[in-house]
Amino acid sequence: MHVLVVEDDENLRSVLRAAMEHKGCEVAEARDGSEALSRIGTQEFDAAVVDYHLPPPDGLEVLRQLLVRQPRCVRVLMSGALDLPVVMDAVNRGEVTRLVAKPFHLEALFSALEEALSERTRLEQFYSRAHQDVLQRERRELESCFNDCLLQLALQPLVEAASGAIQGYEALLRSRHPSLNSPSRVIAAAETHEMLGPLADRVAAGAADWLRQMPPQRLLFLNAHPNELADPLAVQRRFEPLLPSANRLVIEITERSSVLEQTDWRNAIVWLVEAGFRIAIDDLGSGYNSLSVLAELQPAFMKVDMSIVRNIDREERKQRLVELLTRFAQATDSRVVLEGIETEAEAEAARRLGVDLLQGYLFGRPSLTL
Ligand code: G
Ligand code: MN
Repeated sequence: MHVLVVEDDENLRSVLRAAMEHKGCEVAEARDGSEALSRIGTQEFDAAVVDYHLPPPDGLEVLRQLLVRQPRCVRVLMSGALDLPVVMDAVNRGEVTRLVAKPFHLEALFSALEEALSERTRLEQFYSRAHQDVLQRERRELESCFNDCLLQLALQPLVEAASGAIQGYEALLRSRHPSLNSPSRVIAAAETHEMLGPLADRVAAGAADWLRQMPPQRLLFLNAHPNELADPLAVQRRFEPLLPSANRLVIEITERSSVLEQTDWRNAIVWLVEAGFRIAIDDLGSGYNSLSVLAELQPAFMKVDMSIVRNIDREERKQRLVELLTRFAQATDSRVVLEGIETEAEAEAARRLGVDLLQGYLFGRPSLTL
């Protein structure tokens, strides 16, 4: 056990060190507050025994910082005369775990330390069991989503800006599970339980079902989790059954997540594009590396994020930005999609700016029927 002793009285400090070492502890000493803070910055402690009156900063300040930097460390305050209201506040904020009044018998100090340490162990065990329970329940809920067929794909139309004709649909995950009841909850649970692969398989199977029912000339936009792309062989296996419809499928990859920076998605994309699938960059403008992703991904569709679409009819800068994108799209043979269109004014602005496709509640909510 690593113990920090902070005490300006040299005699008491060496008595404490000797007694602690006798009990098998490894002891670090500090003579004043600032030395204590530098020890805290460089070493982890299981417990700290800290004098109240110290050359500054005082013992309470040391314990306050210790709570922030090493919350697991047990914090014992030793003191003779003390400012009771101030110390009570610190106790109530959890900065002081135990108080030992000077002068004290060493045994009193040790029993305070032992009590505090065993209390910490009890708390940690309680927390860890509760956490395990939550994880297990979530796993069962996720399994129920799969086994009881509670996951569905809703379709939201994408229309041609000029004519309003439906060009395709975006497939959006929906869950009928009573508690894992939103796509983001399902995806978060799948991330935690390493089930993103099976989830993506389910989405691909749902897409195949919709493709059979949709009018043959319409496109289907499918969201892929950036993590899925890290395993090109799994992508290949998942999308091979969809190869006959490759020219109708657009795989949306969100720009929102930092995963694109961390994983190597290039091989998966190369395979998808060579197989005839098209790529859309989703939520464009919401992340922090839009331009580099745009340059590297060479998407066939650029789906501009709702935050840029909202009130575009009234905000000059957003119009200029979209205009720029439509020119970029022309130069790179890609299409611009504005998503989240809610008003006729937003749609009209989009048409004027030369956007190709529009999506949003104005044209249709995600629906479980065609
Ligand atoms: O990140 P992505 O673009 O895939 O997210 C699409 C989400 O946006 C879906 O959950 C869908 O329900 C929602 N959505 C679709 N159209 C609109 C809209 O017009 N307004 C708002 N606020 N949300 C929308
Ligand atoms: Mn999308």
